[in-house]
Amino acid sequence: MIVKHLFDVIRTKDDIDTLTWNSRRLLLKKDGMGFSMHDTLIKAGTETLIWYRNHVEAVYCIEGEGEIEVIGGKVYPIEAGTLYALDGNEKHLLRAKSQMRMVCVFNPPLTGNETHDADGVYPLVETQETQ
Ligand code: 9YT
Repeated sequence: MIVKHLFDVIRTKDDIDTLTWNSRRLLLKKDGMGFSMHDTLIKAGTETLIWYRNHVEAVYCIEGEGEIEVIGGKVYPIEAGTLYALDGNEKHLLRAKSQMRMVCVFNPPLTGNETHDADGVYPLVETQETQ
């Protein structure tokens, strides 16, 4: 059985901070659950282009407001209580109006270093808008 707290992850190697998001990786492949689970902050005023080519991801917003635009498709508002599930490897733009806190689940699980070696996770462009 695995029991941990967010505070056990913050400021460790499983706490990945980028210009537009900060992913606190609570469960990873090494934990053997068959999925990974992250507590992720999407920074206020940012837009991130993301394409997970080899993973499905479910994202549940628990704080904040923003939107997701599927490239070539619709724009959906996001608020606390909104879930979106990328079951078709959709390339998308994620925009945070205010800081959004998201619970993210990936299958197959992330190993933890994808942000650096692009092994299956493709945040193709990251930009920070002025606030
Ligand atoms: C919601 C989302 O896709 N954010 C990008 C970071 C990613 N979910 C992660 O590694 O936690």
